[in-house]
Amino acid sequence: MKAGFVNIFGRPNAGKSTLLNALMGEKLAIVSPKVQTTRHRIKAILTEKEYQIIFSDTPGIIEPQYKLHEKMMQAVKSALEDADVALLMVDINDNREECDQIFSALKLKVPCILVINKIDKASKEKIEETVAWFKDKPYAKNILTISALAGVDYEHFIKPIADLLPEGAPFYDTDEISDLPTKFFVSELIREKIYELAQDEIPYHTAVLIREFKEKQTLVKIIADIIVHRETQKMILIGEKGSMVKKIGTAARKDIEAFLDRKVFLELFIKVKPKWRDNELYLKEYGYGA
Ligand code: GDP
Ligand code: K
Ligand code: MG
Repeated sequence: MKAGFVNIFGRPNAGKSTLLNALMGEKLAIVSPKVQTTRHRIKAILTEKEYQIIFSDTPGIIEPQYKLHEKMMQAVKSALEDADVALLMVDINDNREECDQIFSALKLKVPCILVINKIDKASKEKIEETVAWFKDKPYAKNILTISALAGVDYEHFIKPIADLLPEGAPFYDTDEISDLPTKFFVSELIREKIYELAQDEIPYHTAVLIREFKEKQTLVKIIADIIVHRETQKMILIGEKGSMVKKIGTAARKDIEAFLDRKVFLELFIKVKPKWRDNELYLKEYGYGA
């Protein structure tokens, strides 16, 4: 069988997390129209008879501005090191020159596939022209055009990737879908709702910590802290008479119930930890790197 690691790289909002979810048919990676939603490397394991592909979603490639950013770029770096195949993803309507600069700078030595995404938002001419523009780049020997949002299929997407992988034994049990614990996905689903519902800078100042995760007979009881920088942010996230945190909780609970396939009781607390994004101890506590 073919087995190996396929890591997805690209600028923020190229659609990397959307692709991972489309491949898995399950929401493993949170998605939002805001940049820098993904902070971790998230592995998703796709096992079939003929192949086991371990896809990694990574944070978008950016210049670090604070310690959390540095941790995010370390996640990118680790994914560069163990890839058997790299998927270099561009949004068809993004700036090509900037994508080209980033991909060239990665200096990848493994087989690469340029993945041109969001073709549902481009004309046939634009698609052809984009393919032609990238064709001679050294990292674009293989080019696939997709709409991650519409979904990808075996013949056009997975097979060309699997063909580039080495023969070998599977790395993970066939029933595993990720190397990350359930608690991680639960905290991410809460974080996604904050990206969806809170304005401006607040999502970027937020971390989520699962304090309690108890499986009871009929439901799962989850208590989580939402961490922010400032008292004013806390007030906004609580909202008038608690309306905001209630909205976040209701939306998150629905997704968590779908993910766990269980009834969920979810309780959220908002806490202030000044400058947590630049504090090694807090970063570690909230799950951002060693
Ligand atoms: P990431 O930052 O690269 O992980 O990008 P996301 O997966 O979070 O997606 C960023 C935004 O692009 C989200 O609003 C997605 O819904 C949207 N998006 C992703 N793929 C597609 C696509 O194929 N077509 C369209 N129209 N939108 C997409
Ligand atoms: K995003
Ligand atoms: Mg992402």
